[in-house]
Parts: sequence; structure tokens; C-alpha cells
Amino acid sequence: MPIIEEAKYIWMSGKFVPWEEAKVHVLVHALHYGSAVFEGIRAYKTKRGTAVFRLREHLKRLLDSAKIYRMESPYTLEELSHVTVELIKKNGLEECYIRPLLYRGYHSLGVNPFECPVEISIAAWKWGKYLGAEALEKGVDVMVSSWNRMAPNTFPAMAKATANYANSQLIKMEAVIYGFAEGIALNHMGAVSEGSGENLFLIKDEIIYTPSLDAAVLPGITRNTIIEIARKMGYEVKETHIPREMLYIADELFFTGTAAEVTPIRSVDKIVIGNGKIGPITQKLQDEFFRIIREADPEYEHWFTFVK
Ligand code: PPE
Repeated sequence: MPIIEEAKYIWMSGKFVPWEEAKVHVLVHALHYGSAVFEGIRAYKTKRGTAVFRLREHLKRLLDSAKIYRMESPYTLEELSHVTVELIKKNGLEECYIRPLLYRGYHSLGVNPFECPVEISIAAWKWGKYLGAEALEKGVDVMVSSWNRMAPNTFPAMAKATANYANSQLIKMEAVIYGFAEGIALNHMGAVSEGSGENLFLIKDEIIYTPSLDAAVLPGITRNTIIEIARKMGYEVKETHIPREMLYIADELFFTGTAAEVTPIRSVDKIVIGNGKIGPITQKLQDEFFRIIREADPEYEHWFTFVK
């Protein structure tokens, strides 16, 4: 996992605070009860300058996550969008990962969160490759996790809540200890769900499949990006129920995520996918994804928020 490269400021509930002073009390509610929602966003150096990729969609999901958890954001989407751009400017970052966090702060302890103030922070720093330096090119080896994703009406998978990442950590730790880059979790029905921090796509006979939202997946922004790009390129994309064994007989498999971008999967449970190299359709989608970002393609103007 890439380490954090310190920047100058972190924005905390209305103020730009020097990096090393961006602290919370040990008794904040979120630290004890997972009462926080967050986002992971990237800003890229494009040919038209530094631009945040799909900032509005990420902030919308942040506010949606908050709504599910009955948290009232002290700031609007427009305000958060403005602050994010200011933060990148103030930190002088050309390319970065952005982490907004909306959390229940310090007031009282006990499960009931309502008395605790909703606080917010946004940090941005330079981040390396998520699944290792060679992952984008060569692909990663993964395993099917022995941990399932959450069942319906346990934890809301559509909310990007820190609490969900207790499950993600179990998936990730198991994979790492067994020598894999990542784990793929099944849902409570035994169907394919997603990675600990990525959505999953599968290609069989030139049709692209991805688990539907009822499979306990996060509605990924990159997932949405890839679906849109793929359809525009003329591919059929199906959001559906995917049985576990489809993973093993897929022609191509890949992960998507803000951090993971478009990462091919070369084996699952030591069963080689395709010829063990990045598949042709995955390659085309990955190329198109990075081309659109590199050029800040005006055809997708609404996906870019420029940091001028
Ligand atoms: N599923 C999960 C569970 C998930 O955490 C992510 C993002 C995705 C799917 C893909 O969503 P999107 O980024 O909108 O395409 N994971 C974030 C956090 C990873 C982390 O280690 O922290 C990310 O990619 O930023």
C-alpha cells in the first residue's frame, strides 16, 4: 500500500490546518463506533491542467452516504467542491488522492450518535499505485475470500461508511497473508460481489458483466465510468448476478476503483484467467480510460473539475 506523502494543509470543519496539527480527540464517536462516511477521489495532471476526476459524483455519493446514516453535512456539495479545489491549490499538488471524511465528533460516548457533532475533513496528498507498481500492466493474483460481504439489512453497502471497511480489512488481510494482492468477496447468496476496495468486471464471449447493485457492492464511480465508456465503444454491458465459477472460466477479469483505476486480474485461486496477461478488451478499456483522463477529453467535460 502506498504510504502517505505529507502535504501542507488539511481542511478541517472550515479551516485549512497545517498537516501535523490535523488532529482529533481519542474519544470522538467515529473512532469507537465506525460512525463516519468518506470518499476517495483522484486529481490528475491532464493536458489541460490539473483536474479532479468526477468530483461532483464523489461528493454526491458522500452526501448520500451521510443521508443513509442520518448525518447532516454542515456543508453543501458546492461548498465542498470549492474547498477541494482550494485545498489542491494551497498544497500545490499537480496530481493527488483526495480523502473527504464526514464523522461524528466529540461530545458523548455511547452508541447513540445524535448528540455528537458532525465534523468534516478533507485531505489531499500524492499517492502511488494502489495494488503495486506493475499491477496496471501485468495484473494481479487474487483469491476468493472466505469472508462474505454484508447481507441485506446489516450494513448498507451503498454507503461508503468506514464501518464497512472492517469487512474489507478482513478480506484484505486474509488475501495478503495467503500471498495474494487482493480478495474477491462473495455476497450472502454466494454470488460474486467485489474486492475489498474495488468493483469487479468480467468478460466472457465479448460481453462485459459486473455484479448488480443488489450484490452488496459499492456503486463505484469508476464502475460507472467503465460502463459508460464500454457502451460507447459498442460493447454490451450487463449488470447481473454472477456465480462464483464464472470467475474461473472468464476470458478476462479486472478491478475498477479510484485507487486501483483499471487493474487486470491474471489469476483467481491460482486458476489462470485467459492467458494470464491483460486481456484485449480490458486493454482497450484501460487505454480509453487513461486517454480520456490524460486529455481531459472535452467530450466528457462534465467529468472534470479544473484546478485553475
Ligand atoms: N468497492 C469498494 C469496497 C471500494 O472501497 C471502492 C473504492 C470501490 C468499490 C470503487 O469505487 P470508486 O472509487 O468510486 O470507483 N475504494 C476507495 C478506497 C480504497 C482504500 O483503500 O481506501 C478508493 O478506491 O479510493
